[in-house]
Amino acid sequence: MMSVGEADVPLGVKTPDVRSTFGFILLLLLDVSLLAGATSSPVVNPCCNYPCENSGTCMRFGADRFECDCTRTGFHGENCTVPEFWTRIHFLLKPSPDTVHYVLTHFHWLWDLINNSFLRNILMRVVLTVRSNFIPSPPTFNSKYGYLSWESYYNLSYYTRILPPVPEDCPTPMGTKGKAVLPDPQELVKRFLIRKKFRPDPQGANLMFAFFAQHFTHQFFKTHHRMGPAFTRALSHGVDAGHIYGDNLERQLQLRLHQEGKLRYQVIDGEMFPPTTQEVPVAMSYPSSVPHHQRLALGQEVFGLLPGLTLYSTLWLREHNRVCDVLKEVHPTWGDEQLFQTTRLIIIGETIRIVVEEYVQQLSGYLLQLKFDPTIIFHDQFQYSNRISLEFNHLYHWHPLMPDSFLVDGQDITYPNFLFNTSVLLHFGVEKLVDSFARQQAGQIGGGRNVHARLQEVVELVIKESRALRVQPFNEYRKKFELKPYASFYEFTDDKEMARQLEELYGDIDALEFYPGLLLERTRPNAIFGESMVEMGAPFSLKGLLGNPICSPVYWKPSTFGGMVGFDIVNSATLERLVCLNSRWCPYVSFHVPRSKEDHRPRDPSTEL
Ligand code: ACD
Repeated sequence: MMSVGEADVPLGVKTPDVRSTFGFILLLLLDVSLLAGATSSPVVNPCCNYPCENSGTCMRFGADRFECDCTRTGFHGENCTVPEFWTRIHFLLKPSPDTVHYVLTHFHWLWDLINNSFLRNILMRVVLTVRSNFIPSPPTFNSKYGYLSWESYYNLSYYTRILPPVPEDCPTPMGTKGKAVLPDPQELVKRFLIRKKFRPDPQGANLMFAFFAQHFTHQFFKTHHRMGPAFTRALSHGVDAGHIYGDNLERQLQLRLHQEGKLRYQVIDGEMFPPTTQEVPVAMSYPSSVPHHQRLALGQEVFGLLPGLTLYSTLWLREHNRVCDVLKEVHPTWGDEQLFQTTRLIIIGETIRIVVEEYVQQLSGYLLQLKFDPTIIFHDQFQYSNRISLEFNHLYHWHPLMPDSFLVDGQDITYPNFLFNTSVLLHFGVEKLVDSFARQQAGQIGGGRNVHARLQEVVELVIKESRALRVQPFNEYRKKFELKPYASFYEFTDDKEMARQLEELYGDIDALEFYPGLLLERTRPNAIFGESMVEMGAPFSLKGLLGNPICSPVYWKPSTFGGMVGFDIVNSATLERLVCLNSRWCPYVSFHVPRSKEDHRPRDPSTEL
């Protein structure tokens, strides 16, 4: 060991020319302190270890001490690990998520009985309340505040966070586990996420499902790229149909006809389509190569990107204007404003019903028939509010759904010919597009290696953003949603070579990142994704859907929707009605590819609803 006098002088510290007594003592003190710094290990923020289990809150005291606040977690002890009596009973009786999923997806005879009895409502109530209880309400953290603060509660411009960011002063990017440097995002994506061969979703989701997912979620996932990835433009934080009406009043007013509550449109060959940006000059993202007369003006700025999105925008535009006519008929005294506002609530209601009863139904693969009936939870404690979280946004990057190319009316359309090509919709029309998209399989989301190479950069961006915003490790989220953390990469995936490579890159399963964890986890047998996507996604979804004000006891009544006529529209909404009440003939329409002989039969213009 170096003696004090021999210590190297670090850069920036000037050696005194004359070693006066004072200077000598100063030097001595300086050298000793430098030496001390060089040999003792720096103090690590104890919260970097995530020492508080079971949703306990880690609070740092001084430099190296922490306390866990276990209030109302059902646990106590230094690390919130000692269960209280009722918690013990709860965990003793609680079946594993895999068991519940197995039962929900098997035993047709049992579900035939349950679906036709009062048990359907009881189980639906359990699903809604158990799932929603995972979501803190009111919301807690955001990407700036890892502790409760008025600012993070009040500032709606942020996505909220379910878990606080990894503290800034931790020894590794994921806390204390793993390597000092995370794997290169490009390498991660190329090695584990990019598709070699298209793998269809074994549950049979089709492109109507894939485009619906993208269209629907882009009303509440609208990252404010100018402000940064922590921020959103969608300030209602839920299902507000902002993708149809715009996310601000100015855009809404531009998109409206200001007559009979309707939205502006253009008529082509006797059919209603969204207007062009020449007619309605709202800001849209189109490359300069798209001719002005083909730039459609839509609620959401980016929906010109894919014909599947313009298709849904067209369907909802027609539905909005159709509902206005229905309301006008029974309310001849109503003006434009009331017709518009009431129709918007009906559109929100229709959306939520289609999402719960068809979209989530398809995604879950459950034999329990899901039901949208807000009254089911009227006697339970439930907060009618929602805040979109960054984790939900990242979780929902379901790019593997996209196919290798798009088969429309017998033509194989490649990505370059599909992207930003609004003429696809105008050329084929709503009916043929729906029929084609409903017959084409979407990709399996989980299991890895199923993202089309064109989407590589988008996937890389999720990983980069999550690092910039210090998203906690996958295993911490597993714990938060009451799942057992994985003990190794070999437990996490059945693909041994992938496990070996992930271990080499991350060094520790506790350092595996959130998004790669969700996409690479082993899928459940014959399922679209793995356990974590369902167990984490379902709480965000159901809380967001049922937390909508229209589902509250105050709003959920006929008069909110213009009387029984509007309430009936909400209560009878289906994907098929959305399409077939707004098209010339009724194509094959569903969120899954044809299953029966009848479904396989080609539809033609004479098909009636
Ligand atoms: C359950 C129901 C089944 C859930 C199955 C999968 C859930 C996985 C991901 C999210 C699914 C759907 C998202 C739908 C709607 C989002 C609404 C957000 C509103 C703000 O087992 O509980």
